[in-house]
Amino acid sequence: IRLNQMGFYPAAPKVAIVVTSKPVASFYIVRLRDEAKVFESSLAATRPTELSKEPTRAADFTTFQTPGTYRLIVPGVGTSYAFTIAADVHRSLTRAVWKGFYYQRASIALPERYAKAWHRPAGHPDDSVVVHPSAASPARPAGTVIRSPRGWYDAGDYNKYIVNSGITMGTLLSAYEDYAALLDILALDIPEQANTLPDALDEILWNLRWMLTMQDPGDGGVYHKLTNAKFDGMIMPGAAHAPRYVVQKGTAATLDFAAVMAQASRVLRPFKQLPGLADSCLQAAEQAWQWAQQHPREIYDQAAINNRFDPDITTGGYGDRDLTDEFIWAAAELYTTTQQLEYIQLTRLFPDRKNPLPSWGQVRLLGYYTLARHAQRLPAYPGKENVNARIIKLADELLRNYDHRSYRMVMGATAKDYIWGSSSVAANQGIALIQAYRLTQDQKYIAAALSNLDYLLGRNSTGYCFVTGFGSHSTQHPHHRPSIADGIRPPVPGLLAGGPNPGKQDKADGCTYGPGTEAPDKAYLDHDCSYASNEIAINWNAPLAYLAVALEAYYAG
Ligand code: G3I
Ligand code: 9MR
Repeated sequence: IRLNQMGFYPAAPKVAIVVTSKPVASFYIVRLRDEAKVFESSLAATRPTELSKEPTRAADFTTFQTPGTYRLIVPGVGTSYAFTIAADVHRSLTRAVWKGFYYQRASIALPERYAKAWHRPAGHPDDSVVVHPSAASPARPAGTVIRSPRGWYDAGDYNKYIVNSGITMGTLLSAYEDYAALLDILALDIPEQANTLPDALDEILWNLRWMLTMQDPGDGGVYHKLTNAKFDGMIMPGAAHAPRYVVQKGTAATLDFAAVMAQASRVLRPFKQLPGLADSCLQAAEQAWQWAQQHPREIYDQAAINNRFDPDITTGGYGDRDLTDEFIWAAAELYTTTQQLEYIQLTRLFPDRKNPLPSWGQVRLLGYYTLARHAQRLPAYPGKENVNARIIKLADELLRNYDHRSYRMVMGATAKDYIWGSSSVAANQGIALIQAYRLTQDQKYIAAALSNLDYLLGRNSTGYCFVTGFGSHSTQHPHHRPSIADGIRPPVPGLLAGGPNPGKQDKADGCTYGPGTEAPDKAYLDHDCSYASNEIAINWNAPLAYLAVALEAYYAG
């Protein structure tokens, strides 16, 4: 019986999916406390799942709204995990997913006071980072040693990549723009909690201040990444001492940086306790934009770099060959912050009719979201009337037929949703739907977004809740170096596993997927070898952080 293992909002849709070929007819719900039967209804007709072809029956108990803790029972089939119905049923999860970023902090010890069982010494001070020959410039010749501390580790590895930080920060800053009231009171229990800034912004600043150090002061270009030459072994941060490099400046990194800094400038401006920071961010954004105008196609191509320079760099690539969307996002953020039309005039805001879902290499929608979010106060610009329509078009495509599919969710309409990091597809679909709700006030988008949170928290073909530390049957063995090396049995909490990925690229490294993992929606392995389905990453946590806070704000107020 697959369901959201955290539970349900009283007034929201509530569905469990029963995988069975038995001729059962009904289900009921019992209260955990005293086993009293509190609800009974019939199962929907059998429907094979679209991808894995399992026979499923939906158990819909939307009309049952009484807060409490329960189990769902299908006689002859089984009993579900316990779940809760409550007004703020995802509050603790929301907090943990935001705090997940704290656990990813580089260059600082995580004391027990804040990190609980997962406390650890500092790692990767990044106070003597070498300029790799690929990144040499007049201001900073190859071999120059720079300081570039702080930031979040990207994922299960210990490197820091600007492109992936870009979408992550854009998503978190957008969450703050859209849901400040709730984020202002979301206590993360982090070292900065006593200061006057909201904890969510304090956490964001940890990565922002690192990003600022990644700009070449000589020309405004931004290094693609700060990295080891090759991945660290499965060791704790404090045990890692391999040399660190900043590698080649690139157009994607520089534009993503420009977008983040322009947005950060806007978000941080009201906080007088951060004197000068909003100005610094805006200046950094403008310089980055200028560099990108002069270097519009510096593609990051790791193989080409390794042909020309030593040492070879073999860590995450994040090489994107299509920069159209990075220009759109940077222009949208800079225009929204400065209202200078020039940014829009220099950019093809609508190069084609597509509205591709955001991912690390596809950030166009982030620009549209921002333009829509601030439409009221933005002066006219060519194409302004298109922006809302594009977001709503995407959301309507996602909505189509979703409650008639086996799992009654938006995620998984096609096998293409199951890519490396498929969990982030579900979360980003959720964000697109929320944006459409914000533009239309039509509740159907909220219900659909919630179906994808249900997916991530257990209503899926694997039966796993993909967030560490939450739910009754969740990811236990993420490909996450601290979780592997710390000697603590439970994984670091609040981290979203990548999820099903039929590419199974980690088979080459000896990962063995068992029988039953052939279908795309089942291609998941809860083993720490599985970087292709069970790593965690900041750009996957971020859209979940957005989705969770948005739904809490909507349902719990
Ligand atoms: O772009 C093609 C597309 O045209 C094609 O249709 C599709 C079919 O599979 O593949 C697309 O390329 C994929 C690419 O991501 C863009 O989505 C590749 O197959 C896929 O292997 C690639 O996966 C990336 C992976 O690194 C390997 O490069 C993930 O998106 C990305 O999240 C992941 O990021 C890693 C970092 O490199 C290192 N740190 C950990 C992090 C998370 O695993
Ligand atoms: O640990 C690495 C992970 O963060 C990356 O996402 C993944 C793909 O680039 O690579 C992992 O490192 C593996 C490397 O690619 C191949 N040898 C084994 C490494 C650890 O499993």
